[in-house]
Amino acid sequence: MTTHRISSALDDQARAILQGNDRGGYTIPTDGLYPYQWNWDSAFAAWGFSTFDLDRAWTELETLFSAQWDDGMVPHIIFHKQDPGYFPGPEVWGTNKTPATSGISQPPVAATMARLILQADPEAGRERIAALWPKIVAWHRWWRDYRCGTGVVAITHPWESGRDNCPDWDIGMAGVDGSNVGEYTRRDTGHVDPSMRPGKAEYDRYIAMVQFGRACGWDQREIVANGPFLMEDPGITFILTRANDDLAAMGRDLGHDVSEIEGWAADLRAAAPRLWNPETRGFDARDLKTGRFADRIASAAFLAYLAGVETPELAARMDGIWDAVRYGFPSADPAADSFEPRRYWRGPSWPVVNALLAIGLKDRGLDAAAERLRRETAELIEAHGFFEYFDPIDGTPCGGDAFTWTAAIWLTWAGADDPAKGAA
Ligand code: 9WN
Repeated sequence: MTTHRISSALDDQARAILQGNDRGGYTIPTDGLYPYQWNWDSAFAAWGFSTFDLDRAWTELETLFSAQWDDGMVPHIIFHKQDPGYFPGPEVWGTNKTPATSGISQPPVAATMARLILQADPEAGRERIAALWPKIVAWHRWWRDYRCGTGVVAITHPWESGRDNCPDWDIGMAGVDGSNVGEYTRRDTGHVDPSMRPGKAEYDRYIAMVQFGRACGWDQREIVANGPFLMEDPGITFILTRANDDLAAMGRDLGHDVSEIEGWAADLRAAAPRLWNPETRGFDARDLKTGRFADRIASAAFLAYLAGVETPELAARMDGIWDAVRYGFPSADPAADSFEPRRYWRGPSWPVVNALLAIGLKDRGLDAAAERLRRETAELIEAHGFFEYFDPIDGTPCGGDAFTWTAAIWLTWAGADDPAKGAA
């Protein structure tokens, strides 16, 4: 009974967060820190909305794809309305798009989220997905054409991975010269504790990469060929593999020929072993400037379950990493020197990644592991609220509060699957 009462109040709060962060057709991740529409945040927001407002859920995805570039790319930020609270803003990116956008993309979870939303009411969603489907196909084709040169997905900026300062990228970041970017004022550290954010040396390099993109007019081939940063990302590789499956399934139902998309998924699966690092006994990021593995293991390696390319050795690694912390899956290896339990993607537990991991675990029949992840994530939210991320050892809430995707995954997964709720 108690759990039911707590959960119901949290459901109300979660819905209020989604509605409070709604800026009219799109949802900001959190007020102040992130005042624009972010790509993968929006896809999760749509999933959250689908639990109480299906029409609004589809609208979120439609608004996201309204900013799609002609080449198919769906940008990582859409600057619908100018807001001085975030740096780097539209004037720094200089992409000359309407609406203004950034010049990189973000993890392509939209197809997977669209399919979950569609399942809530296939009839009501049929027209909406029919219109969106070709746009998602064009985006996936963009990944294939511009980012899959070695067979798996490479990113041109750590922000593209969605896991900004994860130790995965240290090796590639070391090769980026951030010494000539000039003066700028960060805004993020005015909103949250700077010890929970990336440092200045990292920011200088992030900005150097943006300046390179701008200088070449966001020519994606030039950025891949000669840009300062290019690394293979296990996270996006696995997310895209799974998203291709979901896109193909929806396309089949719509009566489309999906053989091309099935081919993309098969090719990604065939190339996945390329990311296996025998030294770390896990899927690893690789710096394409040097050909070297990062020699790290991060939460993204376990998204292999989402793509169905996990190995028995990976399963053994999972228990060791997870058991080293208390609350959810850590974003980086707790045994590594680089581990920082409260610094963004260098260790904290991210509810939204826990939700994605759990989808994969459940699909692979690992119900007990999926339920453990749900329970540990729910405990964090029940104790502290809807924060951006949490210290995985003591549960300290970190980053932004009233966070959209944390609220969304509460409604769809962390709070929704609670057996006590149904029983009450
Ligand atoms: C840069 C909005 C985004 C998330 C990313 C997260 C963070 C931005 C930032 O916030 O990145 O894109 O300024 O730190 O790393 O995953 O989409 O929530």
